[in-house]
Amino acid sequence: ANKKTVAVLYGGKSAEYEISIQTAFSAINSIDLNKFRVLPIHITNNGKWIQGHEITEKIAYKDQLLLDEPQVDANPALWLTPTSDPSSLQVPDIVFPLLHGTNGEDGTVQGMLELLNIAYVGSGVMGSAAGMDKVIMKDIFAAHDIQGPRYVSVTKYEWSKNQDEMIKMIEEKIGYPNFVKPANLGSSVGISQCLDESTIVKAVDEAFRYDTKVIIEEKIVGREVEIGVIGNDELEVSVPGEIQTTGTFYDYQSKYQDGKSSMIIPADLPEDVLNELKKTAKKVFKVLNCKGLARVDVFIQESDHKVMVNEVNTLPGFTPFSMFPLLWKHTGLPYDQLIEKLIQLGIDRYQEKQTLRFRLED
Ligand code: G1L
Repeated sequence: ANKKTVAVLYGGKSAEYEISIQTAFSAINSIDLNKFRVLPIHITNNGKWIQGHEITEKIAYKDQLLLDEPQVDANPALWLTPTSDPSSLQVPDIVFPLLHGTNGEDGTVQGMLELLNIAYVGSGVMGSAAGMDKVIMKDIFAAHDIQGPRYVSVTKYEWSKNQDEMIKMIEEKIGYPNFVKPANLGSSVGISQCLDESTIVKAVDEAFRYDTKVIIEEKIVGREVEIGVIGNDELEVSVPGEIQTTGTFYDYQSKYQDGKSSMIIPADLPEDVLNELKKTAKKVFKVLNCKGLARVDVFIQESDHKVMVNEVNTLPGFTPFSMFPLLWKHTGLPYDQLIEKLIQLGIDRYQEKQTLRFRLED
C-alpha cells in the first residue's frame, strides 16, 4: 500500500546511451516490486523524455525499455504541479538517474531534481559537477593534501594563442610519459598516452575535440586499484579491486579501448596499504561532497607503495558485472541489496534536507 515510487531515468543524449539501457534493464529487474513501484523514463538519443507505464513484472528484453511513444505525460516539469487525474502522472518518491556524461553525471539532472524538490540517488549538484571535471576534482584533492599524479591543465584558448609556451610548461611541470585527457570525465574518448615530445601536439589536439579544457597528468608506475564507498555521512568502504592487463606489456590501447583487462577482487594488498586506501577513499568522498556512492580509483605507487588518487567516479559503471557492484558483492552486499541501500540513502538525504531552514524567520 505505501510502496515508494522509484522513477528510473535512462538513455540520454550521450555516448553511453547503450550501456545506460543495459544498466537500467539489470537495475529495474533487481528492484523488489513488492517494496517499490517502478516508473521507467526513457531519454531518447535525441533528447526526448518518454515516460512509460508502471513496471509490474520482470522485463524479458532490454528493448522493452526503448519506449518511443509516451504512455503517460512525461514532462518532468509537470511533476511540480499536482494533477486532478492522478493516473496520468505520478510524482516519484525518488529518481534513480542511470545517466552518464554531459546530461546526467555533471550535476545538471541533479539540479533539475533539486528544483523539482524530488529525492534522487547519488551525489548532488556539487559532488556530481566536481567529480565530472578532472581539473576541479584534482584541485580539491590538492587543497586537502590528497596525493595523486602531478597534473597541469590547458584551455583551448591558451593552446591556440601560445602552443609553444604551453608545451614548454607541460614538459617542465609534467614531462614524459604522460597522459593527455579531456578535463571532462564523461568517457574514455580523447585520451592518449604520450611517451615523448613527438606526440604531444597530436594528443592535445585530439583531447580538444571533446572538451575546451585538457588535463595532462604524470604517469604513475604502480598497481591500479579501485574501491567503492557508500553512505551519506556515515561511510562504508568495499573490498578493493585491481585492474590488470592481460597482455604481456602495458598498452593503453588494449587496456582501455579493447577491454583487454581483468578485475581481481579482492585486490591482494598489504594491510597497511589497505588501511591507507580505505582512509583515503573516505576522505576523498567527503571533500568532493559525494553522497550515496562513489568509486575511488587510485594507483599504488611501485616505488614507495603510496596511495595516489587518480580520480573519483560519482556514477560508476553499474551493470551487475561492473567493478563497483562486484566490489560490493564481495563485501557482502549483493546487487539487489545495493540498489535498495542506495535508494534508502537518497531518501534519507532528501529528508534531512527538508528539515533545514531556508528563511531567516523560520
Ligand atoms: F543512481 C546511482 F546509483 F547513483 C547510479 C547512477 C548511475 C550509479 C551508477 C550509475 N552509472 C551510470 O549511469 C552509467 C552511465 C555509468 C552506467 Cl549506465
